[in-house]
Amino acid sequence: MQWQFIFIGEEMTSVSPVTKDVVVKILEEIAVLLELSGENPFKSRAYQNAARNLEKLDTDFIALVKEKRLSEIPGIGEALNKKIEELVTTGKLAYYESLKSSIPPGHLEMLKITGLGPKKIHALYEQLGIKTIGELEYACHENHLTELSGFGKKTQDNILAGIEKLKRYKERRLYAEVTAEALELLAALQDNKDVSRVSLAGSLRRCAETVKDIDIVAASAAAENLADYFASLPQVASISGKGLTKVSVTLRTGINADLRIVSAAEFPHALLHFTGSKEHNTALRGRAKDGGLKINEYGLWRGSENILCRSEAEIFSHLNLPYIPPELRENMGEIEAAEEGKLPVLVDEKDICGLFHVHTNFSDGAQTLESMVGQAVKMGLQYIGISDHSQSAYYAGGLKREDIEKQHQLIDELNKKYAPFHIFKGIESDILPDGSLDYPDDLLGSFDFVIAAIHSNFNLTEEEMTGRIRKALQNPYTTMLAHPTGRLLLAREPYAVNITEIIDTAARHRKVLELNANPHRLDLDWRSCIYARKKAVKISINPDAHHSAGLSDISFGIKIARKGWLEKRDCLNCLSLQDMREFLSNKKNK
Ligand code: DGT
Ligand code: CA
Repeated sequence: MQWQFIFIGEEMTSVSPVTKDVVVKILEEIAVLLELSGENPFKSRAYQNAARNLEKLDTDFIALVKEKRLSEIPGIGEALNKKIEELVTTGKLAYYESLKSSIPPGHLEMLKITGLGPKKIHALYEQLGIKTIGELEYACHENHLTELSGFGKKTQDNILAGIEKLKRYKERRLYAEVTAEALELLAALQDNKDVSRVSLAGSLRRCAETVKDIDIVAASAAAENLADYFASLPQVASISGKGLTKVSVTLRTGINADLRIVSAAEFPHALLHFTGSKEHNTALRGRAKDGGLKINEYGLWRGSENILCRSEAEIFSHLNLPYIPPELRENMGEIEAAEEGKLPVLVDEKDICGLFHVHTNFSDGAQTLESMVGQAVKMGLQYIGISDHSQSAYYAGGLKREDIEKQHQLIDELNKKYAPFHIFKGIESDILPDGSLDYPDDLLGSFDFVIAAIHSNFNLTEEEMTGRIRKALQNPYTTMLAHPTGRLLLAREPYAVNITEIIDTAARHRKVLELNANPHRLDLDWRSCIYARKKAVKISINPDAHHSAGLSDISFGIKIARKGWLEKRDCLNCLSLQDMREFLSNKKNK
């Protein structure tokens, strides 16, 4: 389990308004802080119990506080009562603040290590004096944990693996988290009169699912002015380097950004170089060399002759290649494909005709079915596929038979109201531990489409998990498989699954695989999309939207689809409404 704190690690000035959820969260955090400080476990448990009871409360919490009736809640005695009152009336809690400041900051950070809880962190402090992650890593390497009571070789290995993962995650950000800010910087540079050309570069331009930093290349004849301008943009928090060719800054959001300043003549060469990837650059340089050319970030040469190029396309053409889109520049066969004239014509936003995997407030979606439909209509789409959770997903308000009947009736009515726009009836059916779907056949047969999904029992062996999903794909009612690896980017590793075998099975049974467009998932991974395309498996780019704004996550999915070499014909939801009706009814009648 990984601890998620809302306030720990942050300066808590005051919270306004203090809702029940905020109080619950702070009580939970106090319980953890008490464990970290090695207090009597009863004390910590008292806070946990109070938090749990408060969470279950279904009367008006704020009214209870105002009427001084908090002690009616089981587990909330006089002392806790006072603390909650203080928190609700002032937005702060002195006890919580002082407890927090008594804990070494490194201990709070250690809570982010998977598999390491507060009790163990305190034990490590008591017995080995460990205060920081660095010290903990060193102690693991020196084998110091194997001897401690309650630890052992296996725990030590797990902690080391957890530290590795944390380090890897810490260095990177989600594409979606960085892109808006990068575009702001880009716009500010475009507005500057000293800039003649400017572009994003690096992993962001290549549309990688996670990025380390923002790379920008700008052409300017007034490098000094431009460096000053960039370093003084309001988004910049600190400057780590500033010269005439490169400015490195950290933005207020904590993201680093590098601006390279080059001459107009160098611009395409610098852009190609700093877009990368490094592997693509190396392969390109090798190809240039074979053709008697030399290529680097400054230019292109035949012997001592400098060949003028005004764009990246011109550089590629001197290498006898067509333009290779940045998304593909990963040395995954794009140079060979370009050489053979077999580069894919990448799918584009305008090719998308409809969206599947949309939740409503029938299960855990935030909005009504009609408002999701309204948004899809506004987006100019031809259809939407509603798929709420199935009955086993009790935590997400999974649909019972009566709910499904009610939803289908509503869909029939809305289909009349919104024609020619069409709503397909679907479900996101849990794949049960034995690989079966979550409803009897008669009910499964009432849907236009079924998305099969793993939401539980993640810890199976690779063989078991692959077998479980294989069985779900063999089910005649399954249309597509949701988020095939279950990963959450920078938070949860994929479950153990042989994805090649899953793609092969999908190919054999003509099933569709989802490319989940939620920026935390982007799953199927783009590398696997390349393989799926080779096996002619159709991919559905799905928003997995839980509110109407979530429908626009589709744009992240399209970027990853492009990165995975997908063309319009590879993507299920590029089918027109008419073709989609045919596709789904053919599937159903089989
Ligand atoms: P990131 O930042 O880890 O998300 O990924 P990138 O690709 O943006 O990497 P970054 O920022 O270190 O470098 C930007 C580009 O600069 C990279 O994609 C290719 C180029 N580059 C950097 N270092 C090298 C290198 O050692 N050799 C070559 N050929 N190119 C490099
Ligand atoms: Ca970068």
